[in-house]
Amino acid sequence: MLLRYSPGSPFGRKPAIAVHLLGLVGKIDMVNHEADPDNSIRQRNPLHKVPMLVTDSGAEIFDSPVIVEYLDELAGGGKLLPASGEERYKALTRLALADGIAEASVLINYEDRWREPEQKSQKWIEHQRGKVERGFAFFEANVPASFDAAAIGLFCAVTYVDQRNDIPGWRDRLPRLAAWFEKVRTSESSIAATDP
Ligand SMILES: N[C@@H](CCC(=O)N[C@@H](CS)C(=O)NCC(=O)O)C(=O)O
Repeated sequence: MLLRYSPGSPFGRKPAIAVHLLGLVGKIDMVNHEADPDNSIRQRNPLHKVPMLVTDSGAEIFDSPVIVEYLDELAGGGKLLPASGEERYKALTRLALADGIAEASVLINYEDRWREPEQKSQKWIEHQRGKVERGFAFFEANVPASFDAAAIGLFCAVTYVDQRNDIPGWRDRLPRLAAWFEKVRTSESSIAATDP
């Protein structure tokens, strides 16, 4: 089984952390897709996005939350997400919010990367930044109680937002989220193991 991913991408690091937490290291080859000169794995997804998991039978699984669900089931189920029922869908909703924060930050980044300077829209950037701000505020009021799939997604999203400095000074305004992030950063071995 093969996980093709960008270690520095919030969407790529999330399944990499899951591999470590679920005890799947050694069962899944982790390949940095940036080392692939033909970008062959990206082209297997019509959206041309990574990460992608290729199973032993050759099935190509994306996107990152689907990969995390697959890995959790592979490890016996119910470890990073409740196995069924309303609690599962509440957890998946929190994961979708964490991923949405990362997606908004990626779109702010792409505004720089893909648009000519005269095309850049401050209005669009502020629209995306609002999603990050509101997402952070939600997690300030709902700090993760365990290091589950949503918490992994949140950690990856906050790391990416920090690298880009999209929300300067957020730690002063959101102390519970800041304390949670610092605790995870310094205490979870899967974080050190996947540090790009
Ligand atoms: N929803 C997707 C997002 C993946 C994604 O946006 N990956 C980025 C890397 S950070 C990418 O491949 N971007 C290329 C593009 O948008 O064309 C997931 O969770 O896997």
